Amino acid sequence: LRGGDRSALAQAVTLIESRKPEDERSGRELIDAALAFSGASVRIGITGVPGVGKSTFIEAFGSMLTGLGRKVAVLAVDPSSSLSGGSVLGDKSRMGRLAVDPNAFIRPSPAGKSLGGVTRRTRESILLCEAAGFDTVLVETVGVGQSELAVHSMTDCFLLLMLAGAGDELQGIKRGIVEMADVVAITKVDGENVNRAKVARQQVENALWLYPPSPSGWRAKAVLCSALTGMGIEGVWSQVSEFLDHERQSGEFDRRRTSQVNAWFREALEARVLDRFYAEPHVQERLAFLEERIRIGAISPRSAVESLLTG
Ligand SMILES: Nc1nc2c(ncn2[C@@H]2O[C@H](COP(=O)(O)OP(=O)(O)OP(=O)(O)O)[C@@H](O)[C@H]2O)c(=O)[nH]1
Ligand SMILES: [Mg+2]
Repeated sequence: LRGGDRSALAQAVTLIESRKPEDERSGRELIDAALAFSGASVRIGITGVPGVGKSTFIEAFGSMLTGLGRKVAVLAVDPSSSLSGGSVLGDKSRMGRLAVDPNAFIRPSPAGKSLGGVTRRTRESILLCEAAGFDTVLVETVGVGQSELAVHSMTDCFLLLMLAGAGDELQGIKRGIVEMADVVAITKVDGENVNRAKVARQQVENALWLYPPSPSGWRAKAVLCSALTGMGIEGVWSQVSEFLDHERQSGEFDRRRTSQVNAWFREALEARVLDRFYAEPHVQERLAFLEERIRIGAISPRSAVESLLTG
């Protein structure tokens, strides 16, 4: 893994994604061993409504970055992929160039029943990619509305993709997501959309001004690009780099990482405590009984909780 061998990296990710009990310990030990060699990459979250062009953008952006000599890993958080069993990012067709690039590593979202499980595995995959020498990690959000917060909680820069031709409101993107954006890229600025792009940028920037600046005093700007023609793709990188420099200088970069790793710890702790609690035989027995009592109106949910916890 430390030699940067991509098949070793793929195997390592498979190990930490495994849900076999016998892999749990070695997966954990691997992460502990990788920890000392992790942290040196820039972690960029990429979000936007379905169909906005995330995968195509990552293909262009990632290829541009490997052209600059960087090593690029592409991961995804797709909490819905447990339904289909696979992941949308499986469409490596959208990333044909990157998929065969020796300086790139593409991994679809881990499948998982809960967003928490998917999030944990992606966070660990980031560490493994870094230990394997990848200096740029792109994490795509897939699915609608759930994964953005998770991806924001594991990246240094949150990049929101928007469309040039989609009219004047914020294209159905939730307020909270626009607020989280560190950089906004208006994509598909080609063909017919070129004329609309300047207006779109103005509208997006006006909307961004409604939000307070970030704790470090950064204000997200909108840049124009097209993954199809390559126009502006380097400009997006300049904007991301400018943001990261600003964050490093203000100390916010380290603060964000620290709060992320703390949040990870708390989430992992809470997940384990819950698992343990539900695994208790007396809890399993009493749960069905109490649910039935609640159903017939014999006991309130609040009293049922009290009854379960005290006895
Ligand atoms: N004209 C133009 N079309 C684009 C551009 N980028 C992507 N597209 C097209 O937009 C469609 C969606 O692109 P994807 O990259 O799959 O979008 P996505 O956001 O990853 O989609 P989901 O993963 O399904 O959410 C495809 O038909 C692309 O060919 C662009 O810069 N210009
Ligand atoms: Mg996609």
